[in-house]
Amino acid sequence: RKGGLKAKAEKMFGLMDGFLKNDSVSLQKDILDHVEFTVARSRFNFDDFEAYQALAHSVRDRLIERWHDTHQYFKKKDPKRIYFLSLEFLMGRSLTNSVINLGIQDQYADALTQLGFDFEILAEQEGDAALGNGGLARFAACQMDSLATLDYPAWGYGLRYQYGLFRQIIVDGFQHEQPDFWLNFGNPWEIERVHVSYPVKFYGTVEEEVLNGKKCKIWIPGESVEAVAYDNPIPGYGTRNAINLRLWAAKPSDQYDMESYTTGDYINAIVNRQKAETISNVLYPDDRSYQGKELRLKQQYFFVSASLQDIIRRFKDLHKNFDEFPEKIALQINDTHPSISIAEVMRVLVDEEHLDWSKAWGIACRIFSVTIHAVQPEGLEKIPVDLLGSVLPRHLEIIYEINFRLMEELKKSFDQDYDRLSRMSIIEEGAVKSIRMANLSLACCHTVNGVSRVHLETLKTRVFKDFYELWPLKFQCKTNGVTQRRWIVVSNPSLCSIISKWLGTEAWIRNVDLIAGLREYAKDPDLHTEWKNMKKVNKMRLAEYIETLTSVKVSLDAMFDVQIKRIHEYKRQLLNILGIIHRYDCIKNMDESDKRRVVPRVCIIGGKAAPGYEVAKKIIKLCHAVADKVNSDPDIGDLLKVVFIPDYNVSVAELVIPGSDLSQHLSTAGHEASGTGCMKFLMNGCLLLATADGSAVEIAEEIGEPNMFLFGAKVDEVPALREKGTTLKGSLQFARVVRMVRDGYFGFKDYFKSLCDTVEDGGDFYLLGHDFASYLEAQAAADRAFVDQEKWTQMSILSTAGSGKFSSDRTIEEYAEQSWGIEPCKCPF
Ligand code: TH1
Repeated sequence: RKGGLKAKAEKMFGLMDGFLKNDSVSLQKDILDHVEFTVARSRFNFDDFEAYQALAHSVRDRLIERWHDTHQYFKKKDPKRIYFLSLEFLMGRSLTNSVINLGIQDQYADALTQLGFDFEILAEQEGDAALGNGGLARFAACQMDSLATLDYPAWGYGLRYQYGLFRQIIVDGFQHEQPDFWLNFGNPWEIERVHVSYPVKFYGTVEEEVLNGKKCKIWIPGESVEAVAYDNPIPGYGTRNAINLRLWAAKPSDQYDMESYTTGDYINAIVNRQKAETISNVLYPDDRSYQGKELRLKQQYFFVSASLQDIIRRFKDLHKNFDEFPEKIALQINDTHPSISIAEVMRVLVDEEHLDWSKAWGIACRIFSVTIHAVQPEGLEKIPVDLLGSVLPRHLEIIYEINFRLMEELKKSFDQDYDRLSRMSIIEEGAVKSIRMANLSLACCHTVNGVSRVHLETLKTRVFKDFYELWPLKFQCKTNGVTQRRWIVVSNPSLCSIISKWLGTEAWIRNVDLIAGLREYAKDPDLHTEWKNMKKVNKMRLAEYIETLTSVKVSLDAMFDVQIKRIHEYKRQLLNILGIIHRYDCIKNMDESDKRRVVPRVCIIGGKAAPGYEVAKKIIKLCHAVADKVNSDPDIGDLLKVVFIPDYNVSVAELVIPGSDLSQHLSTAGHEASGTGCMKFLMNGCLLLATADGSAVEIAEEIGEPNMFLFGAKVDEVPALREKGTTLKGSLQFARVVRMVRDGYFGFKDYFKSLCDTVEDGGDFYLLGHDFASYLEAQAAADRAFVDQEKWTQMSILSTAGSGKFSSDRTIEEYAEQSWGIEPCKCPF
């Protein structure tokens, strides 16, 4: 019967004459059909949001078409695949990105005009998919775009949180968090796959069994939760390939609670079933701090177990022998969050597939590679042994076995060096005995990637020094990148046209190295005119946005100076605010003739603080307190405005970045693993004011140091400076501005006291006091450069021209070649 159906489908497909049509009339018809049958509104009466939904569904149809073809083709060719495991993906909006990557943006714009709608206005209706915290998650999203565009046979796997990253609202200058129930109005970009689901087990006990005369362990789990797949097609640009991001949602399982029904406790049985869903309910809103929470561990294992069942099923469809596993599969773990997958692969191979331990371990070591994003040893994930033993008893045993063998091997090299052995052990002894997830990853993965050169150096010389000495070849640098499709083509269309016009080709959108061709025209007056116009239009958009949100009117002649990223002490937003206070103080004390020489500034800050992070929340409040004072001071006028943009997210970034003149990246040297925001600003021709940290060091190499404003202590100087303890006396100016906050010049004297304490003598861990003078010098240099608009524009062009290296396409090529051993697999239609 099945064969008959297939034949029928083939005949039908022939009749349908291939693909969906993309001419304007067909698109209009499709959109209206979706208004009527998907959104279920009358085609004579629907609003902008409903129009967006219908439009999105018509785009989705086209995505699905390519995505089917791509998977059909992958299946036929059976190439080695890369599976990218990440607990976070920060996708943002999908509409504009999809139509651009599908190459049908003009047709859609035209179709909508005919229907009396504006594409851009409808695009604004879409909410962000914010299933991640910050850099790590957005980087995962950029990597998906590059994997699709470069035709790699790739899958992304993650969690479909019901609540994404919290919404930030500001009340009286204080941050409040509200839930982000992003699925409220449905999500047209996902496809629910009720038939693709797997049971994921937790708790229970481990028992011994004899099988074919051999003793083996079996796990008798105590709880089962169903993982249901939601597929999100990711279209490549300039290719028909569309890959899959498969996110898992937790649903109650039918397997274990039959008993409660038979005992008659029907209502409670239903309520208990519902509890299963909590696993995929909410994204943890902290980056870089681990609390050893049970739910977090369950989230990790839940998505890892479902993904591996899916991957192994796909493998077994075509292959019988696990010897072929490493030839067909590469698994990438994004930070240590999915590293429980190492123990899970061992469990499946040993307990379920009955492979020898050493054979299974050999396979695991050939398939896994990891990227570490953290910098500090304290930032590495640790799971209490008791917790792991209760939630995943068999995995704990497996990790002990891995560790036992690791220790045996280490003894061969390091013999009696017990300190070293205990540092390298996967098990950390101490008040709370814990599993070091990073050490587990290091023991198994064949490559350990750092995200910038400076970062890799830190990993090699500090964080994982012992492992580096043992396995130097495992350690590799894969400097992060961002996708020029989203960060230029989607978010800055005017810049996109200028680049294509001057290069005489759009090829840079797939091959960004070509962008260096702009260097040749860096002094061309015609390009300068176009460039300045582009910037002006983008600034206008940003100014309108600022006025709508904050009622602050800003002058377009001012320098738009921006710092947007998560709020963290090490990112030093406080340094920025103290710098603003200094500027304010200077202007206040100037006479009129001096004032005329001041370069007007709009200082824009945006970012979320983790809900439990008190210092970060105080920084947000201080920002507002300073803004209130400065913006209402008649002595200041347009010379200085301070703006906090609430609820910073991907779509806000798309608006803010193209409209910025200067961007700030102020992390204390050695603390930002890479930083990717700076790359987006660079692509958009915004000048960078930065410390020599993370990727900024490599940016300076690409564009030349004179084209950016570098300042502050260098990575190697930081430890000695800390040792020495800087003093406020080191900088009178610093002492003065801190004093102003302390004395209540901006109000909230008591509230800000503890914030001031963090940068006071001795306590200034992030060296704000030390770097302040050099920061002010860099700011003054930026002012001088801005006065000479020709020079500024030239620096701006050179920034964009030098941004080629920071495309995630380059990063992905490096991963493909050096870590994964995969080849492109391009769908031929
Ligand atoms: C960030 C790093 O801080 C940043 O420097 C880097 O550019 C980015 O990752 C991408 O590589 C990190 N984000 C997280 C998030 C969590 C835990 C650790 C890090 S490090 C949850």
